[in-house]
Amino acid sequence: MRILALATATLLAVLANGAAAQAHAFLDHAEPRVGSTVPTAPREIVLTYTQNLEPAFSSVEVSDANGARVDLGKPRISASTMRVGLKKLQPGTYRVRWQVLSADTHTTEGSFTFHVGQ
Ligand SMILES: [Cu+2]
Repeated sequence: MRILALATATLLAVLANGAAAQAHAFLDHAEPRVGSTVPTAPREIVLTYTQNLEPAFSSVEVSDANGARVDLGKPRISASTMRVGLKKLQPGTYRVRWQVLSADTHTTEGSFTFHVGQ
Protein backbone atom coordinates (compact mmCIF):
# COMPACT_ATOMS: atom_id res chain seq x y z
CA MET A 1 0.00 0.00 0.00
CA ARG A 2 2.84 2.33 0.89
CA ILE A 3 4.50 1.68 -2.47
CA LEU A 4 1.25 2.39 -4.27
CA ALA A 5 0.92 5.70 -2.42
CA LEU A 6 4.50 6.60 -3.36
CA ALA A 7 3.89 5.70 -6.99
CA THR A 8 0.74 7.80 -7.01
CA ALA A 9 2.60 10.76 -5.51
CA THR A 10 5.33 10.43 -8.16
CA LEU A 11 2.77 10.28 -10.93
CA LEU A 12 1.04 13.39 -9.59
CA ALA A 13 4.38 15.21 -9.45
CA VAL A 14 5.09 14.30 -13.08
CA LEU A 15 1.64 15.47 -14.11
CA ALA A 16 2.12 18.74 -12.22
CA ASN A 17 5.44 19.35 -13.98
CA GLY A 18 3.83 18.57 -17.30
CA ALA A 19 1.13 21.11 -16.62
CA ALA A 20 3.73 23.75 -15.71
CA ALA A 21 5.67 23.09 -18.92
CA GLN A 22 2.46 23.57 -20.89
CA ALA A 23 1.88 26.90 -19.19
CA HIS A 24 4.54 28.95 -20.95
CA ALA A 25 3.11 31.69 -23.12
CA PHE A 26 3.52 30.47 -26.68
CA LEU A 27 2.28 32.35 -29.68
CA ASP A 28 -1.16 30.94 -30.43
CA HIS A 29 -1.81 33.00 -33.53
CA ALA A 30 -0.85 36.26 -35.19
CA GLU A 31 -2.47 38.81 -37.46
CA PRO A 32 -1.09 39.06 -40.13
CA ARG A 33 -0.56 35.32 -39.93
CA VAL A 34 2.90 33.85 -39.51
CA GLY A 35 4.58 33.54 -42.91
CA SER A 36 1.59 34.96 -44.75
CA THR A 37 1.32 37.33 -47.69
CA VAL A 38 -1.27 40.07 -47.28
CA PRO A 39 -2.43 42.21 -50.23
CA THR A 40 -2.76 45.45 -48.26
CA ALA A 41 -0.56 46.92 -45.54
CA PRO A 42 -1.85 46.08 -42.04
CA ARG A 43 -2.27 48.98 -39.58
CA GLU A 44 -1.17 46.88 -36.62
CA ILE A 45 0.21 43.52 -35.53
CA VAL A 46 -1.93 41.47 -33.17
CA LEU A 47 -0.27 38.60 -31.29
CA THR A 48 -2.35 36.22 -29.19
CA TYR A 49 -0.64 33.89 -26.71
CA THR A 50 -1.58 30.74 -24.85
CA GLN A 51 -1.32 32.50 -21.50
CA ASN A 52 -1.79 35.96 -20.01
CA LEU A 53 1.20 38.31 -20.36
CA GLU A 54 3.00 40.59 -17.92
CA PRO A 55 2.77 43.97 -19.72
CA ALA A 56 5.91 45.47 -18.10
CA PHE A 57 8.14 42.68 -19.44
CA SER A 58 6.63 41.92 -22.84
CA SER A 59 7.64 43.61 -26.06
CA VAL A 60 7.46 43.37 -29.83
CA GLU A 61 9.47 44.96 -32.64
CA VAL A 62 8.65 44.99 -36.33
CA SER A 63 11.35 45.76 -38.88
CA ASP A 64 11.63 45.97 -42.65
CA ALA A 65 14.11 44.13 -44.89
CA ASN A 66 16.79 46.73 -44.06
CA GLY A 67 16.30 46.28 -40.33
CA ALA A 68 14.56 49.65 -39.84
CA ARG A 69 11.82 49.74 -37.21
CA VAL A 70 8.35 50.16 -38.65
CA ASP A 71 6.28 49.71 -35.48
CA LEU A 72 4.92 52.71 -33.58
CA GLY A 73 6.59 51.81 -30.28
CA LYS A 74 5.04 50.70 -27.02
CA PRO A 75 2.69 47.74 -27.48
CA ARG A 76 -0.75 47.59 -25.91
CA ILE A 77 -1.19 44.44 -23.86
CA SER A 78 -4.43 43.06 -22.53
CA ALA A 79 -4.64 39.59 -20.97
CA SER A 80 -3.12 37.23 -23.58
CA THR A 81 -3.06 39.70 -26.47
CA MET A 82 -0.31 42.11 -27.47
CA ARG A 83 -0.76 44.60 -30.31
CA VAL A 84 1.40 47.32 -31.78
CA GLY A 85 0.61 49.93 -34.44
CA LEU A 86 2.57 50.11 -37.67
CA LYS A 87 3.86 52.91 -39.88
CA LYS A 88 2.55 52.96 -43.45
CA LEU A 89 4.15 49.83 -44.91
CA GLN A 90 5.39 49.62 -48.47
CA PRO A 91 5.28 46.29 -50.31
CA GLY A 92 7.99 44.03 -48.94
CA THR A 93 8.90 41.51 -46.26
CA TYR A 94 8.70 42.38 -42.57
CA ARG A 95 9.98 40.61 -39.48
CA VAL A 96 8.18 40.52 -36.15
CA ARG A 97 10.31 39.79 -33.07
CA TRP A 98 8.58 39.30 -29.74
CA GLN A 99 9.56 38.51 -26.19
CA VAL A 100 7.00 37.95 -23.46
CA LEU A 101 6.89 37.17 -19.77
CA SER A 102 3.87 35.10 -18.81
CA ALA A 103 2.03 34.85 -15.52
CA ASP A 104 4.09 31.76 -14.59
CA THR A 105 7.29 33.93 -14.66
CA HIS A 106 8.72 32.21 -17.74
CA THR A 107 10.05 34.21 -20.67
CA THR A 108 9.54 33.03 -24.22
CA GLU A 109 10.56 34.67 -27.46
CA GLY A 110 10.24 34.16 -31.16
CA SER A 111 10.12 35.80 -34.55
CA PHE A 112 8.36 35.40 -37.86
CA THR A 113 7.96 37.21 -41.14
CA PHE A 114 5.03 38.30 -43.25
CA HIS A 115 4.90 39.86 -46.68
CA VAL A 116 2.95 42.84 -47.97
CA GLY A 117 2.08 42.88 -51.67
CA GLN A 118 2.06 40.18 -54.34
CU1 LIG B 1 6.00 28.51 -18.18
